[in-house]
Amino acid sequence: MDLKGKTVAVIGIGKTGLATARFLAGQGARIRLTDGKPQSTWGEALAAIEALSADLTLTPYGPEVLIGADWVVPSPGVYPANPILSEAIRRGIPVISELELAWRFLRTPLVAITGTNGKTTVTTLIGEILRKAGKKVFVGGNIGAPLIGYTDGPQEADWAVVEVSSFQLQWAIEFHPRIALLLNVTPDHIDYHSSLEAYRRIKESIFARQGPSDLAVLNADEAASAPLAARLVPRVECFSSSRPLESGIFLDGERLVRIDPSGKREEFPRQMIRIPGRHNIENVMAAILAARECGCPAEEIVRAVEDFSGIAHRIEYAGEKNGVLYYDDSKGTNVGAVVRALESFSAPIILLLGGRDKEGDFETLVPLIRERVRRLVLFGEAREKIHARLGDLVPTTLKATLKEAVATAAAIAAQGDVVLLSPGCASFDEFTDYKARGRMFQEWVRELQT
Ligand code: UMA
Repeated sequence: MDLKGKTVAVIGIGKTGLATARFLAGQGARIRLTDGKPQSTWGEALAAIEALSADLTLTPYGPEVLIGADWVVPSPGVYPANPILSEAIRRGIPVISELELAWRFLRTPLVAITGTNGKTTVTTLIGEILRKAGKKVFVGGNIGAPLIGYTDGPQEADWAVVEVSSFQLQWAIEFHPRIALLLNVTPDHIDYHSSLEAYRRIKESIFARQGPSDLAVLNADEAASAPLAARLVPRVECFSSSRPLESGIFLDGERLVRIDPSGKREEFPRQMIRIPGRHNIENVMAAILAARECGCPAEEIVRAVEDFSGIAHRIEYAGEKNGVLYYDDSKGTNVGAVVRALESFSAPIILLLGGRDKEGDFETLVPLIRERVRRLVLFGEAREKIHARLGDLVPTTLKATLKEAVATAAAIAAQGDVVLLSPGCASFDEFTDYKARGRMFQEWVRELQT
């Protein structure tokens, strides 16, 4: 792909759009850039764009951005049904994701991790293991640093480990990781992809162009994995936390047992895992399969897993007050993540659920709420909708804001309870993102303590 003198339309001036524009400038492409929000709110992004020495035109948010374009690169948050993209398709202008563009220029072997939940944990952990094993690693993608930023540099890593979202896979064409992991698929982003089937198809497309010498890692505990494995070209290795496997890796009491493709068996102690919950055992198993494929020795894997304390806002311990433990799972923005968080505790839970609805199927939570939740505190935009689904299971309180929800939970919690923020919704009704929501939650917990 030669971009010199070509025109590329970039939609969005967030992390992805800026990194893409920077890369395109370096390649000598002409850039047409637009964003749906008013230019007066672009702030530092505008300064960063103006600092680029590039043939760059800012256009209104509409088909003007497509004038003369050879390609269109939408940011991940741009919905597939966006009228600008529909118009590009109508005119026959190829639409590619930033991930696809990066892939075309990538010279480093790639590990790509997708799945509804756990992908940030697995991406981070694989990065940690590879580093412990003495390898140079780039860790990025949906986790924060776009891959295009890495391809823009000297590309000196031994491996690139990237978290890949369904939004980034949406416009991938040739993207083809050496090792690809699909951790799980539960309903999420249905508003974006229109149906669970479409969302699943996009997630599974991570394997679509892999060849026989590549590795696909699947979750053997998901019903969809066996038919998927039967269709795949790459070698498949699975993980299971519920049953022994003939090859791959599985939980066997206090051990994780891995059986490699030649039938050789190795064991890892379960107690090396510090992060709570069965889902994290699955995350560690998936990371082990990838790390072994990258050539990391078992001892380094054990050391890295022992040192791994998890990631921020993912069932993160936030503090204790009067014998009540507070946990921040602000990153739990879909119902599947709430399931995993609830499964991580045996103590009675006061669950804080709410925010901006993503058309999640809250009824999935009914059995776990009956079993583990003592009180529900619903907050934010989605509170009435969730109340209509879950309101009559346990005593339930509705509050407009998360701050009020935290105060309510603190007032009703008794010694031995867990107060869990696992919202099952996006944060955008009150906060800029899930991190801001989690930081505020932790601050309010600290205030309770003083
Ligand atoms: N914009 C438009 N039109 C639209 C949508 C957005 O103009 O239709 C503009 C916005 O006004 C804004 C910019 O695009 O100025 C934002 O683009 P973006 O929402 O794609 O966000 P980025 O800053 O580029 O961040 C993206 C990912 N965001 C999303 O997928 C929504 C980040 O993942 C990712 O870390 C980053 O690229 C680097 O790869 C965040 C996320 O929430 C964490 N991901 C979802 C998830 O994990 O569930 C998929």
